[in-house]
Amino acid sequence: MDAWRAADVPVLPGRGVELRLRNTATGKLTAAATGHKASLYACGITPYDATHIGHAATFTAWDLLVRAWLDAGHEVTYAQNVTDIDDPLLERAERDGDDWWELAVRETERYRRDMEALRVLPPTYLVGAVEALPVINRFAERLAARGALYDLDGDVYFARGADPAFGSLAGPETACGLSLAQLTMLSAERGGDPDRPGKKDPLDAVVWRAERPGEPAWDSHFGRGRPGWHVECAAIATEYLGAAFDVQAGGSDLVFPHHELSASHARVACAPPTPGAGAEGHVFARLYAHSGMVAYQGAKMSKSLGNLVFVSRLRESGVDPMAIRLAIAAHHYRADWEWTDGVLAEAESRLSRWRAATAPASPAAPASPASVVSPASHLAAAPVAATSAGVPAAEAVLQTVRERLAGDLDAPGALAAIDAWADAVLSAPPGSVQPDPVRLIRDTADALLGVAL
Ligand code: 5CA
Ligand code: ZN
Repeated sequence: MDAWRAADVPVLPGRGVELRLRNTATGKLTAAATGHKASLYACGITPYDATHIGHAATFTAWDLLVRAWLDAGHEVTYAQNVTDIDDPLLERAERDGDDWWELAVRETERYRRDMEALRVLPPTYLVGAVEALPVINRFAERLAARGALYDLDGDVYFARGADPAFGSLAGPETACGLSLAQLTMLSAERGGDPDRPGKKDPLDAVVWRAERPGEPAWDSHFGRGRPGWHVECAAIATEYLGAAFDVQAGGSDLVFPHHELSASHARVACAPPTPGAGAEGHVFARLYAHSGMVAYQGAKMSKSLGNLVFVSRLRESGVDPMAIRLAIAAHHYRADWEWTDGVLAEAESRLSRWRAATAPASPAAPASPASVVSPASHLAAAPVAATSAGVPAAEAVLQTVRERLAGDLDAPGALAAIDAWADAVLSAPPGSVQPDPVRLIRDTADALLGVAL
Protein backbone atom coordinates (compact mmCIF):
# COMPACT_ATOMS: atom_id res chain seq x y z
CA MET A 1 0.00 0.00 0.00
CA ASP A 2 1.08 3.62 -0.32
CA ALA A 3 3.12 5.01 2.55
CA TRP A 4 3.32 8.78 2.83
CA ARG A 5 5.31 11.69 1.48
CA ALA A 6 8.93 11.87 2.63
CA ALA A 7 10.13 15.12 4.17
CA ASP A 8 13.34 16.50 2.69
CA VAL A 9 16.43 15.51 4.66
CA PRO A 10 19.24 18.07 4.60
CA VAL A 11 22.65 16.60 3.83
CA LEU A 12 25.06 17.30 6.66
CA PRO A 13 28.80 17.89 6.27
CA GLY A 14 31.09 14.96 7.10
CA ARG A 15 29.83 11.52 7.96
CA GLY A 16 27.57 10.26 10.76
CA VAL A 17 28.81 7.96 13.50
CA GLU A 18 27.97 4.23 13.26
CA LEU A 19 24.87 3.52 15.32
CA ARG A 20 24.94 0.99 18.13
CA LEU A 21 21.74 -0.26 19.72
CA ARG A 22 20.98 -2.32 22.78
CA ASN A 23 19.95 -5.76 21.62
CA THR A 24 17.01 -6.95 23.74
CA ALA A 25 18.13 -10.56 23.40
CA THR A 26 21.67 -10.04 24.71
CA GLY A 27 21.43 -6.76 26.61
CA LYS A 28 24.58 -5.65 24.75
CA LEU A 29 25.23 -2.56 22.66
CA THR A 30 25.65 -3.87 19.14
CA ALA A 31 26.37 -2.30 15.73
CA ALA A 32 22.95 -1.79 14.16
CA ALA A 33 24.25 -2.41 10.63
CA THR A 34 27.27 -4.39 9.51
CA GLY A 35 27.54 -3.51 5.82
CA HIS A 36 26.69 -0.69 3.43
CA LYS A 37 23.11 -1.93 3.24
CA ALA A 38 21.03 -1.62 6.38
CA SER A 39 17.62 -3.21 6.87
CA LEU A 40 14.86 -2.62 9.38
CA TYR A 41 11.53 -4.26 10.04
CA ALA A 42 9.27 -2.32 12.39
CA CYS A 43 5.97 -3.74 13.48
CA GLY A 44 3.29 -1.33 12.38
CA ILE A 45 -0.13 -0.35 13.65
CA THR A 46 -3.30 -2.32 14.03
CA PRO A 47 -5.46 0.34 12.42
CA TYR A 48 -7.97 1.42 15.00
CA ASP A 49 -7.43 4.22 17.54
CA ALA A 50 -4.23 5.31 15.81
CA THR A 51 -2.12 7.34 16.15
CA HIS A 52 -1.77 7.82 19.89
CA ILE A 53 1.33 9.27 21.53
CA GLY A 54 2.59 5.77 22.39
CA HIS A 55 2.55 4.83 18.70
CA ALA A 56 4.16 8.16 17.80
CA ALA A 57 6.94 7.61 20.36
CA THR A 58 7.69 4.16 18.98
CA PHE A 59 7.70 5.17 15.31
CA THR A 60 9.72 8.34 15.89
CA ALA A 61 12.32 6.19 17.69
CA TRP A 62 12.74 4.08 14.54
CA ASP A 63 12.84 7.30 12.54
CA LEU A 64 15.87 8.39 14.57
CA LEU A 65 17.43 5.04 13.74
CA VAL A 66 16.78 5.47 10.00
CA ARG A 67 18.08 9.04 10.06
CA ALA A 68 21.28 7.99 11.86
CA TRP A 69 21.82 5.25 9.29
CA LEU A 70 21.28 7.65 6.36
CA ASP A 71 23.68 10.15 7.94
CA ALA A 72 26.30 7.40 8.26
CA GLY A 73 25.96 6.69 4.54
CA HIS A 74 23.94 3.49 4.64
CA GLU A 75 21.51 2.40 1.98
CA VAL A 76 18.40 1.73 4.06
CA THR A 77 15.59 -0.70 3.34
CA TYR A 78 12.74 -0.39 5.80
CA ALA A 79 9.62 -2.55 5.86
CA GLN A 80 6.61 -1.99 8.09
CA ASN A 81 3.31 -3.86 8.21
CA VAL A 82 -0.24 -2.76 8.91
CA THR A 83 -2.21 -5.42 10.77
CA ASP A 84 -5.42 -4.74 8.88
CA ILE A 85 -7.00 -8.06 9.82
CA ASP A 86 -6.89 -9.35 13.40
CA ASP A 87 -9.16 -9.99 16.39
CA PRO A 88 -8.88 -6.52 18.01
CA LEU A 89 -9.78 -4.75 14.76
CA LEU A 90 -12.84 -6.97 14.23
CA GLU A 91 -13.90 -6.55 17.86
CA ARG A 92 -13.72 -2.76 17.60
CA ALA A 93 -15.68 -2.72 14.32
CA GLU A 94 -18.32 -4.97 15.90
CA ARG A 95 -18.54 -2.80 19.04
CA ASP A 96 -19.06 0.38 17.00
CA GLY A 97 -21.26 -1.14 14.29
CA ASP A 98 -18.54 -0.18 11.82
CA ASP A 99 -17.41 -2.03 8.71
CA TRP A 100 -14.03 -3.53 9.66
CA TRP A 101 -12.42 -2.70 6.33
CA GLU A 102 -13.66 0.90 6.31
CA LEU A 103 -12.35 1.27 9.85
CA ALA A 104 -8.94 -0.09 8.81
CA VAL A 105 -8.71 2.13 5.73
CA ARG A 106 -9.78 5.24 7.65
CA GLU A 107 -7.36 4.69 10.54
CA THR A 108 -4.46 3.78 8.28
CA GLU A 109 -5.00 7.06 6.46
CA ARG A 110 -5.05 8.97 9.75
CA TYR A 111 -1.78 7.28 10.70
CA ARG A 112 -0.18 8.32 7.39
CA ARG A 113 -1.19 11.96 7.90
CA ASP A 114 0.14 11.92 11.47
CA MET A 115 3.47 10.37 10.44
CA GLU A 116 3.85 12.91 7.67
CA ALA A 117 3.10 15.79 10.06
CA LEU A 118 5.70 14.43 12.50
CA ARG A 119 8.24 14.27 9.64
CA VAL A 120 8.71 10.54 10.15
CA LEU A 121 10.39 9.21 7.02
CA PRO A 122 8.18 6.64 5.26
CA PRO A 123 9.23 2.98 5.14
CA THR A 124 10.39 1.66 1.80
CA TYR A 125 7.54 -0.84 1.99
CA LEU A 126 4.32 -0.33 3.93
CA VAL A 127 2.49 -3.63 3.64
CA GLY A 128 -1.02 -4.50 4.78
CA ALA A 129 -1.75 -8.02 6.02
CA VAL A 130 -4.70 -8.37 3.65
CA GLU A 131 -2.73 -7.38 0.57
CA ALA A 132 0.07 -9.70 1.74
CA LEU A 133 -2.17 -12.77 2.00
CA PRO A 134 -0.44 -14.56 -0.92
CA VAL A 135 2.93 -13.92 0.76
CA ILE A 136 1.64 -15.13 4.13
CA ASN A 137 0.11 -18.24 2.58
CA ARG A 138 3.33 -19.16 0.77
CA PHE A 139 5.24 -18.74 4.00
CA ALA A 140 2.74 -20.87 5.95
CA GLU A 141 3.03 -23.60 3.32
CA ARG A 142 6.77 -23.66 3.93
CA LEU A 143 6.12 -24.17 7.62
CA ALA A 144 3.77 -27.01 6.73
CA ALA A 145 6.38 -28.56 4.42
CA ARG A 146 8.83 -28.59 7.34
CA GLY A 147 6.33 -30.45 9.50
CA ALA A 148 5.94 -27.56 11.95
CA LEU A 149 2.14 -27.19 11.76
CA TYR A 150 -0.74 -29.20 13.19
CA ASP A 151 -4.50 -29.00 13.03
CA LEU A 152 -6.77 -28.34 16.00
CA ASP A 153 -10.47 -28.37 15.08
CA GLY A 154 -9.70 -26.70 11.76
CA ASP A 155 -7.33 -24.08 13.18
CA VAL A 156 -3.69 -24.51 12.21
CA TYR A 157 -1.02 -24.15 14.90
CA PHE A 158 2.75 -23.74 14.81
CA ALA A 159 4.43 -26.29 17.08
CA ARG A 160 7.10 -24.32 18.90
CA GLY A 161 8.86 -27.64 19.48
CA ALA A 162 9.83 -27.51 15.78
CA ASP A 163 12.28 -24.70 16.60
CA PRO A 164 15.19 -25.70 18.86
CA ALA A 165 16.08 -22.00 19.28
CA PHE A 166 12.65 -21.04 20.63
CA GLY A 167 13.14 -18.69 23.59
CA SER A 168 16.34 -17.11 22.27
CA LEU A 169 14.85 -13.61 22.42
CA ALA A 170 13.00 -13.58 25.75
CA GLY A 171 13.54 -16.96 27.39
CA PRO A 172 15.45 -17.91 30.56
CA GLU A 173 18.90 -17.83 28.87
CA THR A 174 18.53 -14.29 27.48
CA ALA A 175 18.94 -10.79 28.88
CA CYS A 176 15.15 -10.78 29.40
CA GLY A 177 15.47 -13.98 31.39
CA LEU A 178 11.76 -14.83 31.44
CA SER A 179 10.74 -18.17 32.91
CA LEU A 180 8.36 -20.52 31.17
CA ALA A 181 5.62 -19.50 33.61
CA GLN A 182 6.19 -15.81 32.80
CA LEU A 183 6.18 -16.49 29.07
CA THR A 184 2.90 -18.35 29.42
CA MET A 185 1.35 -15.49 31.38
CA LEU A 186 2.45 -12.94 28.76
CA SER A 187 1.09 -15.11 25.99
CA ALA A 188 -2.35 -15.14 27.67
CA GLU A 189 -2.25 -11.35 28.12
CA ARG A 190 -1.15 -10.57 24.59
CA GLY A 191 -3.41 -12.43 22.20
CA GLY A 192 -2.28 -16.03 22.79
CA ASP A 193 -4.41 -18.95 23.98
CA PRO A 194 -2.13 -21.01 26.26
CA ASP A 195 -5.14 -22.65 27.96
CA ARG A 196 -6.84 -23.97 24.85
CA PRO A 197 -7.32 -27.73 25.29
CA GLY A 198 -5.74 -29.96 22.66
CA LYS A 199 -2.66 -27.83 21.95
CA LYS A 200 0.64 -29.71 21.92
CA ASP A 201 2.23 -26.92 23.93
CA PRO A 202 0.62 -23.87 25.59
CA LEU A 203 2.94 -21.51 23.69
CA ASP A 204 2.08 -22.88 20.22
CA ALA A 205 0.59 -20.07 18.12
CA VAL A 206 -2.16 -19.89 15.50
CA VAL A 207 -0.88 -19.63 11.95
CA TRP A 208 -4.24 -19.97 10.18
CA ARG A 209 -7.59 -19.50 11.91
CA ALA A 210 -10.52 -21.31 10.32
CA GLU A 211 -13.46 -19.22 9.15
CA ARG A 212 -15.99 -18.28 11.85
CA PRO A 213 -19.54 -17.12 11.09
CA GLY A 214 -19.65 -13.39 10.47
CA GLU A 215 -15.87 -13.01 10.14
CA PRO A 216 -13.99 -12.19 6.95
CA ALA A 217 -12.21 -15.20 5.44
CA TRP A 218 -9.99 -16.02 2.48
CA ASP A 219 -9.15 -19.24 0.67
CA SER A 220 -5.85 -20.91 1.45
CA HIS A 221 -4.01 -24.19 1.35
CA PHE A 222 -5.50 -24.78 4.83
CA GLY A 223 -9.08 -23.97 3.87
CA ARG A 224 -11.00 -20.73 4.33
CA GLY A 225 -9.91 -18.51 7.19
CA ARG A 226 -7.51 -15.74 8.11
CA PRO A 227 -3.88 -15.52 9.17
CA GLY A 228 -2.47 -15.46 12.68
CA TRP A 229 -0.57 -12.41 13.89
CA HIS A 230 3.02 -13.66 14.21
CA VAL A 231 3.06 -15.33 10.81
CA GLU A 232 1.99 -12.04 9.26
CA CYS A 233 5.18 -10.26 10.37
CA ALA A 234 7.44 -13.28 9.80
CA ALA A 235 6.20 -13.58 6.21
CA ILE A 236 6.23 -9.87 5.36
CA ALA A 237 9.67 -9.25 6.92
CA THR A 238 11.35 -12.14 5.11
CA GLU A 239 9.60 -11.38 1.82
CA TYR A 240 10.71 -7.74 1.72
CA LEU A 241 14.04 -7.89 3.57
CA GLY A 242 15.22 -11.45 2.95
CA ALA A 243 15.65 -14.30 5.42
CA ALA A 244 18.24 -12.34 7.40
CA PHE A 245 18.17 -8.62 8.14
CA ASP A 246 19.57 -6.18 10.66
CA VAL A 247 16.97 -4.90 13.10
CA GLN A 248 13.51 -5.99 14.22
CA ALA A 249 11.83 -3.15 16.12
CA GLY A 250 8.71 -2.64 18.17
CA GLY A 251 7.39 -1.57 21.53
CA SER A 252 8.42 -3.60 24.58
CA ASP A 253 4.93 -5.14 24.65
CA LEU A 254 5.91 -7.05 21.51
CA VAL A 255 9.00 -8.82 22.85
CA PHE A 256 6.94 -11.83 23.81
CA PRO A 257 5.10 -13.56 22.31
CA HIS A 258 5.04 -11.57 19.05
CA HIS A 259 8.71 -11.12 18.23
CA GLU A 260 9.76 -14.44 19.71
CA LEU A 261 7.17 -16.30 17.63
CA SER A 262 7.79 -14.31 14.42
CA ALA A 263 11.49 -15.15 14.64
CA SER A 264 10.71 -18.74 15.52
CA HIS A 265 8.41 -19.14 12.50
CA ALA A 266 11.12 -17.65 10.28
CA ARG A 267 13.87 -19.90 11.65
CA VAL A 268 11.80 -22.93 10.74
CA ALA A 269 10.52 -21.67 7.37
CA CYS A 270 13.84 -20.17 6.21
CA ALA A 271 16.32 -22.46 7.96
CA PRO A 272 19.58 -22.74 6.01
CA PRO A 273 20.27 -23.65 3.26
CA THR A 274 17.68 -21.04 2.26
CA PRO A 275 19.50 -18.50 0.08
CA GLY A 276 19.69 -15.20 1.91
CA ALA A 277 20.14 -16.59 5.40
CA GLY A 278 22.86 -14.58 7.13
CA ALA A 279 26.50 -15.45 6.55
CA GLU A 280 26.86 -16.43 10.19
CA GLY A 281 23.79 -18.61 9.86
CA HIS A 282 21.33 -16.30 11.59
CA VAL A 283 17.81 -16.11 10.30
CA PHE A 284 15.49 -13.15 10.84
CA ALA A 285 16.83 -10.16 12.78
CA ARG A 286 20.42 -9.85 13.93
CA LEU A 287 19.33 -7.38 16.60
CA TYR A 288 16.07 -6.66 18.45
CA ALA A 289 15.26 -3.10 19.53
CA HIS A 290 12.34 -2.31 21.82
CA SER A 291 10.89 1.01 22.86
CA GLY A 292 9.41 1.77 26.26
CA MET A 293 5.72 2.24 26.92
CA VAL A 294 4.12 5.65 27.14
CA ALA A 295 1.55 5.98 29.91
CA TYR A 296 -1.25 8.44 30.44
CA GLN A 297 -3.18 9.04 33.65
CA GLY A 298 -1.15 6.41 35.42
CA ALA A 299 -1.54 3.48 33.02
CA LYS A 300 0.04 2.35 29.75
CA MET A 301 -1.64 4.23 26.91
CA SER A 302 -3.60 1.48 25.22
CA LYS A 303 -6.50 1.05 22.91
CA SER A 304 -8.09 -1.48 25.21
CA LEU A 305 -8.05 0.90 28.23
CA GLY A 306 -9.00 3.91 26.13
CA ASN A 307 -6.63 6.32 27.95
CA LEU A 308 -5.40 7.78 24.70
CA VAL A 309 -3.93 11.07 23.58
CA PHE A 310 -4.14 11.30 19.80
CA VAL A 311 -1.61 13.03 17.61
CA SER A 312 -4.43 14.11 15.29
CA ARG A 313 -6.44 15.71 18.13
CA LEU A 314 -3.38 17.58 19.39
CA ARG A 315 -2.74 18.82 15.87
CA GLU A 316 -6.37 19.88 15.46
CA SER A 317 -6.15 21.83 18.71
CA GLY A 318 -3.21 23.81 17.29
CA VAL A 319 -0.27 21.95 18.84
CA ASP A 320 2.80 22.13 16.58
CA PRO A 321 3.80 18.62 15.46
CA MET A 322 7.43 19.62 16.05
CA ALA A 323 6.59 20.19 19.72
CA ILE A 324 5.14 16.66 19.84
CA ARG A 325 8.39 15.32 18.39
CA LEU A 326 10.44 17.25 20.91
CA ALA A 327 8.22 16.05 23.78
CA ILE A 328 8.90 12.48 22.70
CA ALA A 329 12.61 13.04 22.04
CA ALA A 330 13.05 14.38 25.57
CA HIS A 331 12.70 10.76 26.74
CA HIS A 332 15.08 7.95 25.93
CA TYR A 333 13.34 5.54 23.56
CA ARG A 334 13.78 2.59 25.93
CA ALA A 335 12.34 4.43 28.95
CA ASP A 336 8.75 4.06 30.09
CA TRP A 337 7.33 7.53 30.64
CA GLU A 338 4.10 9.39 31.12
CA TRP A 339 2.51 11.98 28.83
CA THR A 340 1.37 15.05 30.76
CA ASP A 341 0.48 18.66 29.94
CA GLY A 342 3.81 19.58 31.56
CA VAL A 343 5.75 17.38 29.12
CA LEU A 344 4.09 19.17 26.22
CA ALA A 345 4.59 22.63 27.75
CA GLU A 346 8.29 21.91 28.24
CA ALA A 347 8.62 20.82 24.62
CA GLU A 348 6.81 23.94 23.39
CA SER A 349 9.17 26.07 25.45
CA ARG A 350 12.19 24.27 23.98
CA LEU A 351 10.83 24.65 20.44
CA SER A 352 10.32 28.39 20.84
CA ARG A 353 13.84 28.82 22.28
CA TRP A 354 15.36 26.84 19.40
CA ARG A 355 13.32 28.84 16.89
CA ALA A 356 14.27 32.13 18.51
CA ALA A 357 17.94 31.16 18.47
CA THR A 358 17.84 30.11 14.82
CA ALA A 359 15.56 32.89 13.55
CA PRO A 360 17.06 34.77 10.58
CA ALA A 361 17.72 37.88 12.67
CA SER A 362 19.10 35.89 15.60
CA PRO A 363 19.78 36.29 18.37
CA ALA A 364 16.21 37.31 19.14
CA ALA A 365 14.33 37.34 22.39
CA PRO A 366 12.87 33.95 23.28
CA ALA A 367 9.15 33.70 22.54
CA SER A 368 8.39 32.29 25.96
CA PRO A 369 9.44 34.20 29.07
CA ALA A 370 11.28 31.50 30.98
CA SER A 371 12.85 28.20 30.09
CA VAL A 372 11.26 25.27 31.91
CA VAL A 373 14.30 23.17 31.09
CA SER A 374 17.33 23.99 33.17
CA PRO A 375 20.04 25.20 30.79
CA ALA A 376 22.79 24.46 33.29
CA SER A 377 22.24 20.70 33.30
CA HIS A 378 22.36 20.67 29.54
CA LEU A 379 25.48 22.76 29.30
CA ALA A 380 27.20 20.15 31.43
CA ALA A 381 26.10 17.41 29.07
CA ALA A 382 27.48 19.07 25.96
CA PRO A 383 31.26 19.35 26.02
CA VAL A 384 31.71 21.34 22.85
CA ALA A 385 34.25 23.87 21.66
CA ALA A 386 33.03 27.45 22.04
CA THR A 387 33.32 30.50 19.83
CA SER A 388 34.52 33.84 21.15
CA ALA A 389 31.01 34.91 22.19
CA GLY A 390 30.74 31.74 24.31
CA VAL A 391 28.48 30.05 21.76
CA PRO A 392 29.47 26.45 21.03
CA ALA A 393 30.73 25.96 17.49
CA ALA A 394 27.96 24.55 15.29
CA GLU A 395 30.27 21.80 13.92
CA ALA A 396 30.96 20.69 17.47
CA VAL A 397 27.24 20.63 18.24
CA LEU A 398 26.66 18.48 15.16
CA GLN A 399 29.39 16.09 16.28
CA THR A 400 27.89 15.81 19.77
CA VAL A 401 24.40 15.19 18.39
CA ARG A 402 25.81 12.49 16.12
CA GLU A 403 27.66 10.81 18.97
CA ARG A 404 24.71 10.92 21.35
CA LEU A 405 22.37 9.38 18.80
CA ALA A 406 24.93 6.76 17.78
CA GLY A 407 25.04 5.55 21.38
CA ASP A 408 21.68 3.74 21.56
CA LEU A 409 19.70 6.71 20.25
CA ASP A 410 20.29 9.03 23.19
CA ALA A 411 17.86 11.69 21.99
CA PRO A 412 17.78 13.55 25.35
CA GLY A 413 21.58 13.90 25.11
CA ALA A 414 21.23 15.22 21.56
CA LEU A 415 18.61 17.76 22.67
CA ALA A 416 20.94 18.89 25.44
CA ALA A 417 23.66 19.75 22.93
CA ILE A 418 21.30 21.96 20.93
CA ASP A 419 19.87 23.46 24.13
CA ALA A 420 23.37 24.53 25.17
CA TRP A 421 23.93 26.20 21.81
CA ALA A 422 20.50 27.90 21.81
CA ASP A 423 20.84 29.15 25.36
CA ALA A 424 24.28 30.59 24.59
CA VAL A 425 23.01 32.28 21.44
CA LEU A 426 20.07 33.80 23.25
CA SER A 427 22.31 35.33 25.89
CA ALA A 428 25.05 36.45 23.47
CA PRO A 429 25.19 40.02 22.14
CA PRO A 430 22.99 40.51 19.07
CA GLY A 431 24.73 39.73 15.79
CA SER A 432 27.44 37.55 17.31
CA VAL A 433 26.30 34.40 15.46
CA GLN A 434 26.72 34.19 11.72
CA PRO A 435 24.09 32.75 9.33
CA ASP A 436 26.17 29.67 8.40
CA PRO A 437 26.36 28.16 11.90
CA VAL A 438 22.66 28.92 12.38
CA ARG A 439 21.88 27.04 9.17
CA LEU A 440 23.99 24.09 10.30
CA ILE A 441 22.10 23.87 13.59
CA ARG A 442 18.77 23.97 11.76
CA ASP A 443 19.95 21.26 9.38
CA THR A 444 21.22 19.16 12.29
CA ALA A 445 17.86 19.33 14.09
CA ASP A 446 16.03 18.57 10.87
CA ALA A 447 18.22 15.77 9.44
CA LEU A 448 18.94 13.89 12.67
CA LEU A 449 15.97 14.65 14.92
CA GLY A 450 13.24 15.29 12.34
CA VAL A 451 12.58 18.69 13.91
CA ALA A 452 12.06 21.47 11.36
CA LEU A 453 12.71 24.86 12.97
N1 5CA B 1 0.13 -4.42 14.60
C1 5CA B 1 0.83 -4.83 15.79
C2 5CA B 1 2.28 -5.09 15.52
S1 5CA B 1 2.53 -6.23 14.23
C3 5CA B 1 0.68 -3.82 16.91
O1 5CA B 1 1.22 -4.03 17.96
N2 5CA B 1 -0.07 -2.74 16.63
S2 5CA B 1 -0.33 -1.55 17.69
O2 5CA B 1 -1.12 -0.58 16.96
O3 5CA B 1 -0.91 -2.08 18.87
O4 5CA B 1 1.05 -0.95 18.06
C4 5CA B 1 1.90 -0.39 17.08
C5 5CA B 1 3.28 -0.12 17.69
O5 5CA B 1 3.13 0.83 18.75
C6 5CA B 1 3.91 -1.37 18.31
O6 5CA B 1 5.31 -1.35 18.13
C7 5CA B 1 3.59 -1.22 19.79
O7 5CA B 1 4.54 -1.87 20.61
C8 5CA B 1 3.66 0.29 19.95
N3 5CA B 1 2.86 0.78 21.08
C9 5CA B 1 1.57 0.48 21.39
N4 5CA B 1 1.19 1.11 22.53
C10 5CA B 1 2.27 1.83 22.95
C11 5CA B 1 2.52 2.70 24.08
N5 5CA B 1 1.60 2.98 24.98
N6 5CA B 1 3.76 3.25 24.19
C12 5CA B 1 4.73 3.00 23.27
N7 5CA B 1 4.54 2.20 22.19
C13 5CA B 1 3.33 1.62 22.03
ZN1 ZN C 1 4.46 -7.34 14.07
